Amino acid sequence: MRAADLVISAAGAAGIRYCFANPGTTEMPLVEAFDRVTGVRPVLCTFEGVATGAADGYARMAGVPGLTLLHLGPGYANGIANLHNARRARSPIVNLIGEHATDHRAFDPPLAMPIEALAASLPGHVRTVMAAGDAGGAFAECYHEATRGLISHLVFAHDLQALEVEGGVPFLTRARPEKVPTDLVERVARDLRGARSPAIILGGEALSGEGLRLSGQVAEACGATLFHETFTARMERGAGIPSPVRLPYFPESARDALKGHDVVVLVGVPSPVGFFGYPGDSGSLIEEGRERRLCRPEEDVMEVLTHLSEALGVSSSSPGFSGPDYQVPELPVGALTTESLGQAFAALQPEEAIVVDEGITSGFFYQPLAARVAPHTTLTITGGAIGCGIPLAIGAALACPDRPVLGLQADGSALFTVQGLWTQARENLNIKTVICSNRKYDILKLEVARSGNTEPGPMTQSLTDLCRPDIGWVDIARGFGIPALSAGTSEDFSRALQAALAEPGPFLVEAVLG
Ligand SMILES: Cc1ncc(C[n+]2csc(CCOP(=O)(O)OP(=O)(O)O)c2C)c(N)n1
Ligand SMILES: [Mg+2]
Repeated sequence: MRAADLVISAAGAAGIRYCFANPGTTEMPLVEAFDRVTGVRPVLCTFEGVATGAADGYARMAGVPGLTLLHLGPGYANGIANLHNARRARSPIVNLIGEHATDHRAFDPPLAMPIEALAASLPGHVRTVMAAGDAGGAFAECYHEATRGLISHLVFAHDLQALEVEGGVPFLTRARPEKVPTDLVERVARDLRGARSPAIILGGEALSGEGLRLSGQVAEACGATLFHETFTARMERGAGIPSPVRLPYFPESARDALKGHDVVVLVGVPSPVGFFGYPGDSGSLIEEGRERRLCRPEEDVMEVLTHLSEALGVSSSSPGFSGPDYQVPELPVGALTTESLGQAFAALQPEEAIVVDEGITSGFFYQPLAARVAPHTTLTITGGAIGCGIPLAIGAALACPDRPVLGLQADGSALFTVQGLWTQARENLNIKTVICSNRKYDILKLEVARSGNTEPGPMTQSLTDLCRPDIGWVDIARGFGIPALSAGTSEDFSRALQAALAEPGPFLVEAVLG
């Protein structure tokens, strides 16, 4: 078979069902491979940031790597911001990147860029296919590296893709998480037991259903307060599920939340740092001498939690945290504000929903309410590169076709990858996008105020407003083939979201915030 066919067959053998793609001439044999082999279906994304964000959403929900097909350096470069978010989420991703034909590169053709140098800017793995016969092994290597939670890149020249190769699909192996020494777990268990007011910060796998159950038992056994990292790749939430406190976004608030705890244990998270540095303010959030790094995200979080619970004398019948009670908020009335929007969204979200929260400032009120509604999964913006929400929803909906996907989507962030709505329509995905239309970059206005600037000048205002003209969200959605409604009051919003949820396919609701 052709080398390109072998690579796509290998992806299928790895359990990867979709490839988020925007191809060009140098990827034509790979494009044709989707017709020649079965198992992997290409999904056209009309901007590479949509493809990479969708691959991230797919990886977070499917448990197999997200796969992209990108055109040379420029196509890959367009996708980097959402690959950065995927890296921070520790999502396994394999990027197939076409390269010019081997003997053509010397001419420095217009689209040539140093792909490997670009790819090296993301800590991950880069492998260039040097001979067609190496293609299968190169894919297996990229797949293995991706399963370590890395972004891997397979750079594959046009001419090599089309060559016939011998042999079948390569042997594929998944990486195993690194082990944590038992004596470290025991030492941390002793510290937790001896602490006056211990805290545990959870991330990664610790926020899965089983991770939270074990963490709840551990917390109950040693009296610890549970926190979770501010921006989670994936977290199970809802009534009955232990609900850790979200580590606040602003560093002074995070420091305040942690300062009463004499021992702070990290499970599946790196040491927390402020999102930004401010003059005279240290980036570190935990007071010196209090941090205990039990387990990094790439280590075996579930094994560590099991050991830790054993070391603390938890038995399988120990009660543990039962999580908050079921309490669905009342449907709000009156003006539509971020508060009433969060209330209505939490009240109406269906059971087993996947909520993609790129609400930025409009998500603040929703998050605590969602801890008490029906069980669901939340995905957030892990790397702070805005424009991940619409694409993440695409990947999540394809990974979990039986679950409704809801986007709590800030307007400014939505504009980065708005053409993803077209892919949602084309694939007829069960995604309801709520645009939090405050017509501004509200978080940046907040930052201006925090810096002490109480009277921002017209230039500062023009760089933080999204009005003049207002954006016509209903027209945009309809233009991409998605039905849409606009709502300006709480009652209108609830009605619009109910109408959206009654439809099987994609829908957009513009929440016009006062
Ligand atoms: C790729 C990228 N570009 C720019 C920024 C800087 N930035 C952070 S938040 C923001 C605006 C957010 O506005 P919106 O999405 O409307 O949310 P709101 O603040 O209004 O809630 C910008 C431009 C960023 N984080 N990432
Ligand atoms: Mg906004």
